[in-house]
Amino acid sequence: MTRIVNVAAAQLGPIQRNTSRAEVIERLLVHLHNAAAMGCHVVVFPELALTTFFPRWYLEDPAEMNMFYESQMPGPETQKLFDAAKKLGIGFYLGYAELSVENGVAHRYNTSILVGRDGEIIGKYRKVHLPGHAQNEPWRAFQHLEKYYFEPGPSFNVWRAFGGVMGMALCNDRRWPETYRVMGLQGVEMIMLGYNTPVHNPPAPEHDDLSMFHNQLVMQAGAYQNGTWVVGVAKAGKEEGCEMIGGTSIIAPSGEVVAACSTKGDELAIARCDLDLCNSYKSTTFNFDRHRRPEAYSRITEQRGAIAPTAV
Ligand code: CDV
Repeated sequence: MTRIVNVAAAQLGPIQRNTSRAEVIERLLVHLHNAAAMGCHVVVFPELALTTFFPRWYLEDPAEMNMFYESQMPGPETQKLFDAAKKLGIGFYLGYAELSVENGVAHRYNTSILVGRDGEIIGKYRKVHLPGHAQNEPWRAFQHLEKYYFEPGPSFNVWRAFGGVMGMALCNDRRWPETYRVMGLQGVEMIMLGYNTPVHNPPAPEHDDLSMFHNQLVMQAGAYQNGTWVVGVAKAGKEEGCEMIGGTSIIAPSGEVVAACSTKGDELAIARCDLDLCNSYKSTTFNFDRHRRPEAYSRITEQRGAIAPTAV
């Protein structure tokens, strides 16, 4: 059985607030068609790929808010993506805002799905690490209200697909080693993750110049330390006045970047990913069964914040 997955990292340039869903979906379809023409098996789109990054605004009117969420997947507009995937025989990962009504109660998640080459949904992931704040903070140049707009998801899963073991994450998840390790412990061979990362970080502007460095650092470390491919895909450029980083890259289990976008617009980066390259990392340096010491790590799950020893 082939263990090669041809992957297209489908970076998107900005999506403005007044851009219609139909226009965005046309851009995603261009990516799907171009990737299929180049022999790709799967296309990875960014986080919240159907809309502008709306958590930068504090909205109170539920009707206004709901315009940014999908209550069905596929829905009347996104169905085109599923039809194209099936026709072209190409899968995709898609990030979007999900509105789910469970037992009559509305729940909102920052979600991604993985769709197979037959156009059927393989798996769904709901973002675990929601950054930012829950209260209106108008002093910020750009707000980051993910804690207001979404509930956290439960955990990280993997799925057998595309001849290997696939995992999903979203944006801020990539900064946390636990994200990769929980999937690493399930044998993950490729982690797909989309992101929207402003260059400017209002609570820590001193980090702004390092935003691209940190982006690469965390994804390359996560790949190497877990012997997995990582496909990180940006929504980039100036969106509603907010400058967002690019840096879309496909990273091998060695931690090396093997393909990357060079613009901040709609662009594909493509790589032929051999899932068997994971084996030499998973069976030597990062042979978890042989070398890990979970009995030494209990704080990781028992404790959330750091507790320093009291000063004497
Ligand atoms: N969408 C995100 O999760 N963005 C965060 C920002 C707030 C830093 C990120 O980690 O890139």
